[in-house]
Amino acid sequence: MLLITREMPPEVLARAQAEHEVRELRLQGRFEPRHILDNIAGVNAILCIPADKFDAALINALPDAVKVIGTFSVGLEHIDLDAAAARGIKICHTPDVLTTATAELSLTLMLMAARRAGEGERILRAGQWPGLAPTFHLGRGVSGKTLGILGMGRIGRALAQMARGLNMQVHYRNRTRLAPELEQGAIYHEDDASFLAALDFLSINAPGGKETFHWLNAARIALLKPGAIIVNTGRGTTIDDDALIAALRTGHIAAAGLDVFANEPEIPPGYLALENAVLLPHIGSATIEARNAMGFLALDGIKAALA
Ligand code: 8YV
Repeated sequence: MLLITREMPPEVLARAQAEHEVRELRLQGRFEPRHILDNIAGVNAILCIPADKFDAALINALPDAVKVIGTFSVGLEHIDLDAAAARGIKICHTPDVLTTATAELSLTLMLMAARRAGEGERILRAGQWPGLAPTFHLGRGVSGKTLGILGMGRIGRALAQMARGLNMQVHYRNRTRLAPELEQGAIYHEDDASFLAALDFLSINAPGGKETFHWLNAARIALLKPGAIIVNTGRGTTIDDDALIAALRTGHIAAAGLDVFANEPEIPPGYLALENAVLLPHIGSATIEARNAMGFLALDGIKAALA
């Protein structure tokens, strides 16, 4: 039996039901281990999402019958991979198929933040638009500017390609330098200081986890040019929110566009009070195309693991 923690796109659910006996939990909001453990009888495969934390304690409490955990995500931070390996539980995830959707959302956030789009819409909807004027609601241009990408994996590279269409110069930080055919002219930096000092825009496209925890802290924010814009579609844990909120308040960071937060669905209240913060509810992969493809890929992985 396949235990599915959240509501799936209809076509994904239909395929899951054609291939497995399915137990749907349709959980909403905060995840608790008991959601799994109370419903685990007869289950040999689980389909979860990043909000469902499979830490070592939960993995160790799973019955032996559980052979695979598929996650409806490219990110794997919510699963203790070592604990799963020790139990012989296979893990599968959904890379590639959400690359374009997530890169598109990084670009959306860059444009929204630079052109103050959310703030403009709020003014209009509140009936507070004074009318057209040459000085009204000036933002910053994106074309021709310098974009720094933290994490030049599949999504970072797809964003770089889109940014080249806007005539942006792309710089990047990554664990390792890419081969020239993947770099496509993007400029690699070996250190954070030279990287950050070069940028008009910083896009975080790196995975979460310990390696990137609070990477964007007060010290690194200080290395960015005054007026820089930051967007994040990776993981909220990569940003020290107190430091970013402080920099958005002073204007050292002109604007930020955030789709991910450390403690979702909670949003640090400091952001909510800031007009120069564009805040989206973790919709990086939320296109019909990507979400169907993610579901199908996860089901492929689960089927292969059970075979
Ligand atoms: C989730 C994500 O998959 O893929 C990831 O790592 O963060 C998201 O796109 C999505 O929220 C649905 O589970």
